[in-house]
Amino acid sequence: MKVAKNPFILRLSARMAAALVLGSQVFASQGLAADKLDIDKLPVEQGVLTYAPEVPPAIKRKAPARVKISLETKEVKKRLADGVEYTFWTFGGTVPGPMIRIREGDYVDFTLSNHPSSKMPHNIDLHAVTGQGGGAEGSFTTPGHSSTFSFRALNAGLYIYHCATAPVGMHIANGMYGLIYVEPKEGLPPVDKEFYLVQSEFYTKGDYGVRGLQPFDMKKAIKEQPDYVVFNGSVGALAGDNAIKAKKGETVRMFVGNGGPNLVSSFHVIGEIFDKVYTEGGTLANQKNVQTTLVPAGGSAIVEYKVDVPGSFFIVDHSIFRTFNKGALGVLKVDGEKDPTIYSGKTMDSIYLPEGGAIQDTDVSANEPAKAIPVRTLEESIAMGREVYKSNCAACHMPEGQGVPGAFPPIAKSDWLMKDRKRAIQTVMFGLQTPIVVNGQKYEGVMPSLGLSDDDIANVLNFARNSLGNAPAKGDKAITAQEVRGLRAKKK
Ligand code: HEC
Ligand SMILES: [Cu+2]
Repeated sequence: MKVAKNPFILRLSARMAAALVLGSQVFASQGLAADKLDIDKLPVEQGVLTYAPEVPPAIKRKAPARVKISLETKEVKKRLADGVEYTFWTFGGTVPGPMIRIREGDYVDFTLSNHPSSKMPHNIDLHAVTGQGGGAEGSFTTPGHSSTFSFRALNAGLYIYHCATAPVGMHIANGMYGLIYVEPKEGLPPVDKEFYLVQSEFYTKGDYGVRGLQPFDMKKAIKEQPDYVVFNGSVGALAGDNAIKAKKGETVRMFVGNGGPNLVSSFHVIGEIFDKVYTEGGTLANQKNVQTTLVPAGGSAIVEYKVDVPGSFFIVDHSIFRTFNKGALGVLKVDGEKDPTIYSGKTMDSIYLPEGGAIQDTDVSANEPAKAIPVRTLEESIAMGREVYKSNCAACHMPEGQGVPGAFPPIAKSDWLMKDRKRAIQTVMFGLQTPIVVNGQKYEGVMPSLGLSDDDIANVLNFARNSLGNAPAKGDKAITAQEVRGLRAKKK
């Protein structure tokens, strides 16, 4: 932040300078640093904080204020994924911490209180602060104490805040980050919906999905090999019942942060294009029509787009294994009338017969009616089925069958799977795209037909029905390839 040398601006009062330079981003911030603020004359107000995915309301004030903000650090045990708990170190009891929204030029009195039950001292480094440690030095607080420091928001923009107490990496890895938006004096164009989301990683002793209370794993953190990559602090925090919602035709603004501690995010919304991106959280909407925007660790971005058609739009890190295997999946659900002039959906499904070529039918066993059907013991079938599951099903339903909330239903302890064997066979044989309810949760995805042989289908279902927490009822016999073939024939 440079101090303006322009004597013309120096001689003006704060408000006059602001008015004069309005619309010129360069001069707006220079003028700000140049004018001496009479702190005691500022109107005092309490800062509004919100929990993700909620965003504090836009600021209506046209002049700076003295804003009081209080945050509490707290160590809490909470859900990281289904069946997985973690002792998070937090701002405000949540990951991410609350979102703060102030106005460029505001003077902030910031109080950090460390709950008496904490085991660690904490502090806060707000990237919006110009000063030693971004406030870290002024806010170092032992359990059962409070610290106060003040700063002037010289620069507008979207900033990460995080704990910076040693070992810094560990405090961040345990969940200590959030966003502070310093709204430019001229404000932002109005939109219909604003959302707050922060991506981050967790490094646990047990691999992804291993149940129980998982301690932090320093070795994995140093190697930058997280087990979890998530939005808003846990797997599913933005999916299923927690999906964020908009209506067709609305404009959406996402304040996106990346707490890290290590990974850079390739932020993407599947089936949408960002009309505008404020790259790296700066104040210039410098990009239009962007598919994927990078969000650095300890950085941010603001993306805006209009939702033109209804659907479930997946919010992902396009380093895509993080999405389907580590939890980085959110959903924006858009309601409204379909518009086939923008997107038709699938209009036709027909058999494709390449000219002169062989028929490329994935319906393997249907083409080999003469092939003998193997007869297997249940043990043999389950063992083979485990391999079929690993290579054909685990990518969507997850290695332990736990599924992905809001996207892929669980195979583990699935009431849907166990209720009707015929239906289960048909699902694996032909795929499925009707809405279903599994263990009380609704799914409206598309399971493709995978072109498995009758033998593979019988095996994978015997595996699924006899493991992953499932057990067939007494008298519910093993599924045979013969039975599968019978159902296939019937459908024809
Ligand atoms: C590309 C992703 C994908 C793959 C691969 C996949 N499924 Fe599915 N599966 C789904 C989706 C999505 C649904 C829900 C479909 C719906 O809502 O109609 C589903 C539903 C199911 C269901 C019914 C619901 C439940 O959880 O009990 C079963 C059983 C099932 N799949 C088994 C399998 C098996 C076995 C395999 C491997 C041979 C497999 N799936 C491979 C995506 C997939
Ligand atoms: Cu800390």
